[in-house]
Amino acid sequence: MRLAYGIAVLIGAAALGMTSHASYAQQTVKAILLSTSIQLDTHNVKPGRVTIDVKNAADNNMEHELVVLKTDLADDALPLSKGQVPEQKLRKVGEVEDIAPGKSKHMSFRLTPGHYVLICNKPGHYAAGMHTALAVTP
Ligand SMILES: [Cu+2]
Repeated sequence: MRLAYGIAVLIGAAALGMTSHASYAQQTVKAILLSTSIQLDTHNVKPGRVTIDVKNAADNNMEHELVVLKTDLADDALPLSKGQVPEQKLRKVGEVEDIAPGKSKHMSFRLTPGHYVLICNKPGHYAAGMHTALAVTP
């Protein structure tokens, strides 16, 4: 028990250390959801805490979402099953869910170096073109 507690404290301290370090490099990516694309103001960020500001500016009066996947696949080459990308088969970092038409939402993610794909996974929306890539490089 004592040993487990000690390890937990060490892990906790390491996590805190990462948090404070990452806060120095806080970054924001602006994402605009359109009915046939997702537009970002940058496709490159540094590792650490990244806030994604998502605006649903699509002209089809539908709810959209932004799912963040970590994958080496190109953003237009994800698997599809019945009109949706099987998120459980990919490494899902998180998602900004259910953004009403004309509305914005934001969420922060802790991103490690790698290639990410951002998609809207409402049925049919990925195939309609709602996807883009984001690179996280030190
Ligand atoms: Cu959508």
